[in-house]
Amino acid sequence: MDKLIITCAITGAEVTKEHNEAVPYTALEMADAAYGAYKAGASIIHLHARMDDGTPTQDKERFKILIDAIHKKCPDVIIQVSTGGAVGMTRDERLDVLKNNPEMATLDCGTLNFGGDDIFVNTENDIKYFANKMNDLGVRYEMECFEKGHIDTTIRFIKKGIIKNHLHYSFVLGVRGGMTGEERDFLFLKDSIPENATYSVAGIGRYEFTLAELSIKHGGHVRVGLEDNIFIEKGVLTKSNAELVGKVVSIAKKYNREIASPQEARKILGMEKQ
Ligand code: KMH
Ligand code: ZN
Repeated sequence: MDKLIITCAITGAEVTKEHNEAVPYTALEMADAAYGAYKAGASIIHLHARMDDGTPTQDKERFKILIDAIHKKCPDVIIQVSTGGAVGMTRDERLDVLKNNPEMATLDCGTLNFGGDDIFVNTENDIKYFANKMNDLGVRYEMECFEKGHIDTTIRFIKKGIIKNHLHYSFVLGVRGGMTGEERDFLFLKDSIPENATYSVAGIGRYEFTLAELSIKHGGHVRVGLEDNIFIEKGVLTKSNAELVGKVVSIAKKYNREIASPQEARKILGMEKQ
């Protein structure tokens, strides 16, 4: 099995300090959170930008400040910027971050309900538009799939040559409106992607560590972080992103799965540092 790539989704767009005080907003908080996660074993930081008051933004200038602050503390870590942003943002607003020429970004592969009245919109034309932009700029993308239909869309797009970099999936399971994160869901998705693809699993809320363990056992990769889950165990708020990463590292030890450094992660994902 490949070494384990741990991605840490340090902040997201929905969770706030009211949910957990450790959610980072400022550049200093983001850099500290990323550094802690990196020291604990994360090789990829999945990054959303927020203003100092926590408001989500895709503004390229704000992203640049955050990326620079993180790279100052951990220069070799892979920063995967979100092109999902927050519910309600326009296509071009979400893509503003690409002007920073990031090493990696997300490509969201379908629309879904996102709790309450929210809909996270990713039409077929949106996905094409995002993929074409990233292909043109040479940005590596991770395909975020919240249910099986999203994987089917990627397979059609691969056949058409629209999706064409190393095939790396992220199964984001447990969103209210997407697929749940039971073992059968994980096995179904894992068996539905192309043979040459790699995958990572992000379990939302209570699914975070059960899915991490399943993915570790089956040779997949793992994403954890405050964007996805604010608890270290049932009813106990986590102190930090680093603590969540540390828990994954201890699960990996149980299965003798070594942890990938950022450079090793680049190799596994067929990326070269630009
Ligand atoms: N905040 C969600 C609406 C991504 O990062 O690409 C979208 C999201 C996906 O988090
Ligand atoms: Zn995200």
